[in-house]
Amino acid sequence: MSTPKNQFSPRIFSGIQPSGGLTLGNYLGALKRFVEKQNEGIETIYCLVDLHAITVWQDPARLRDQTREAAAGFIAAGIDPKRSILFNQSQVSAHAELGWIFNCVARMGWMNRMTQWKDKAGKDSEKASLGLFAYPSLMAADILLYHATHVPVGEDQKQHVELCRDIAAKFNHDYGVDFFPITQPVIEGAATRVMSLRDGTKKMSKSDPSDASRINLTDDSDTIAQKFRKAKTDSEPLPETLEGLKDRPDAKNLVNIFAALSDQSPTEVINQYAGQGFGTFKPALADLAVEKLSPIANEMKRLMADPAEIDRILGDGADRADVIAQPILARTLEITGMIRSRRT
Ligand code: AQP
Repeated sequence: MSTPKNQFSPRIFSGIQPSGGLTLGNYLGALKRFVEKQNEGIETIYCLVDLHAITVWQDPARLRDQTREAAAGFIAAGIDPKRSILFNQSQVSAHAELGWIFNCVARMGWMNRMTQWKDKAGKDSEKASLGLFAYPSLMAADILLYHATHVPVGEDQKQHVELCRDIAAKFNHDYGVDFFPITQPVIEGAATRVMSLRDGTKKMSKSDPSDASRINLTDDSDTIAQKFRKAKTDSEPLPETLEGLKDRPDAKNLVNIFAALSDQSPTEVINQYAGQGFGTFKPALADLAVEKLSPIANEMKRLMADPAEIDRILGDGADRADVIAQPILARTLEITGMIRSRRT
């Protein structure tokens, strides 16, 4: 991990939207690495970004369930709420407040260039919410509210972290300060972009209408095995080298998933399975996925049986997050010229 130019102590922030159940994409691209960072002993702050989730319609009762389920997923995957701060975004109101300040720093043109905005708003952008358009500005607030120096994310979020850097730099420049760090994205591992099991050119996503396109962290062993058995592939055996996967997105995706789950490089997986067909490779992948994921699903089930305890953990995390966030928000407001004269 390289250190940003400004001298800020290393601190990691990242988040996941509780806009559906967590997927294997969220796990390999983000969550698994959140756990590694925590275990490296760096200060880690992880957030269930419920304010982001409502940029598209969410049923209120389901949003609450999904937020608790995502919290259970984090803990089951290895996030220790004593060592990391784990909370849901809306419990720390400073996120929305700093988000507003950044709405006034970010430029419309920057937002217009975001590929996620174009993908999610589609052709009917007139009907998309204003929140969806401003999403990257709130994401910048999430990160900078803690002066986070590093953000582990999947490949799809790289552009948003770059925009966060632009917002920090413009704020620092406009107000003549060196207040916000220029945060580094951390995009590592064999599965920074896990693709749909039904279409290797499309990202695996929690909101994909096809459940067969993704592995959910709550899927049981039979479902995981069946989804990998039915995953789209071609009829060729696996090639001798990685280069041979270049125009085979479905096969490449399964090799990358195998590599990430077994903590190997894709080359090591290819060396092991070169020349073998999917009749051999898919069952091996299914076994590996069940071995790695079913303990997480079982632990999630156990944790979700006690929603009050999950809410307690999120509340405790929010209290601890707020202690870091409030002075940074207060200083930001001072820098921007807001009068701060309340006694409480
Ligand atoms: N398919 C993926 N491969 C690798 N990383 C992924 N991430 C998401 N999907 C993949 C990473 O997970 C983190 C949290 O993402 P998010 O849920 O906040 O937003 P998203 O990227 O929009 O995820 P989804 O699943 O596609 O959600 P919906 O369907 O609601 O839009 C990020 O670090 C992301 O890179």
